[in-house]
Amino acid sequence: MPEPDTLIFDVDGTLADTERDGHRPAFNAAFRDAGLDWEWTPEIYGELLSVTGGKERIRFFLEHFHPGMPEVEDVDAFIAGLHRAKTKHYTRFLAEGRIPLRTGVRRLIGEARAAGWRLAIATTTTPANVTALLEHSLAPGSESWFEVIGAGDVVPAKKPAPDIFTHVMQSMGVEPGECIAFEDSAHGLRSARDAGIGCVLVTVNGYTRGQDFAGACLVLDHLGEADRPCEVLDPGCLGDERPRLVDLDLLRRLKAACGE
Ligand code: XBP
Ligand code: MG
Repeated sequence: MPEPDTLIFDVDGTLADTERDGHRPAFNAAFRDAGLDWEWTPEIYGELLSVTGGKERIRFFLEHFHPGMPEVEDVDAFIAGLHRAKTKHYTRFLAEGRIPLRTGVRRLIGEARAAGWRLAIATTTTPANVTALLEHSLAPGSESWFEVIGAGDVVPAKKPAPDIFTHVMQSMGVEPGECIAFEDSAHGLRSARDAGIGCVLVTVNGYTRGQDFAGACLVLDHLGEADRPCEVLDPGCLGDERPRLVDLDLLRRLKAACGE
């Protein structure tokens, strides 16, 4: 069994818990800037997260929640303008240090780097958001730790379509069997699996806990630390083992167990 030497990370909900207290207030700030009385509460946002992509999410809100909106000639341009404003707010929040990494993320990335494993990112979010999260929440210059950062509109179809994971693997010249994907949502799991990646580790969050993660190799509440053990929500390929944290040895066992 070849060593699983490529780790492909999702961003939102996986590297950091960004949605409720990051993206959501950024959208609301952009709506206020535009003089709109739209307010995405945590509950409404939870529904809207069924749509990946911020621009697509605004359009879905317009079409399904029918909020009042100003007379505009070009709806696409209107949405794009709102989204640009939202991204400015969101990246400012990141620069202010408002969005920390999730438990175990910094440690695992450090261990993988030290062992010479290859790192990549496959995300629906806007590239500027990835740059800001890595720079301000992981480490200055850490964007260079990732060989490929596949993000946002670089592919025609967003998750759950497999495009972004396929794009990243093709750009790296790696096969799905060499990779382990890290995701937080059913959309993300589907995207990775449909791209041929058999080994997908899911860490749930407040918005995705309870989604259908059939096909995941392992489902946890987070990646764990020695002083903050993770909880196994679905052992998947691990059988009776109950790890306290995810490290490279566990990833090796997971890859061997899932036989992918
Ligand atoms: C999550 C998404 C993104 C973010 C918002 O991406 O669906 O759309 O919610 O970011 P992932 P944008 O879980 O794949 O990282 O507004 O830039 O789309
Ligand atoms: Mg995600």
